[in-house]
Amino acid sequence: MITLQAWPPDTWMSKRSRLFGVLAIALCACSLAFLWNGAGAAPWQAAMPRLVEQVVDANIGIGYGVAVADINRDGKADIVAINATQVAWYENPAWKKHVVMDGLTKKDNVCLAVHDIDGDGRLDLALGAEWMPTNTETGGSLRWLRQPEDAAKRWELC
Ligand SMILES: [Ca+2]
Ligand SMILES: [Ca+2]
Repeated sequence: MITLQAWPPDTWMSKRSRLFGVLAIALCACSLAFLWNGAGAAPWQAAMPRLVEQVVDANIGIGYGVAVADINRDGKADIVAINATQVAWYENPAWKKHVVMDGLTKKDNVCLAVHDIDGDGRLDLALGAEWMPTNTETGGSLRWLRQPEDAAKRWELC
């Protein structure tokens, strides 16, 4: 004769396991409720900056690289971005676009870094270009752009 048993068998041990499971879930729920502080935000969220999406340039094309730096030395962080042919910076807070280089490098501009390369106190840009994803043996260029006295004017490609 074959008898079928429920699984897991309804023994003292399985009742104890279920009790531990229920207690573990209740403990987790109480912990979350405690951490959530009842104000709708967890304590760790209060320390996090609140970010709001803002479109700076909807027509940049493919933006290969971006950096944040105070280009015009007014104490406000500006945005520097490159696409295939241009280098531009966006002046904080209105994000006015200043194209400082256009078409002087072979396609594509692909990476940048901001630094005062010549030590004159004005930030310059190191620019990687001639990006060819199918050729990793030759090609590619690394140039730098010298920031002029007026950061909104064209920068010298060195
Ligand atoms: Ca600035
Ligand atoms: Ca400089």
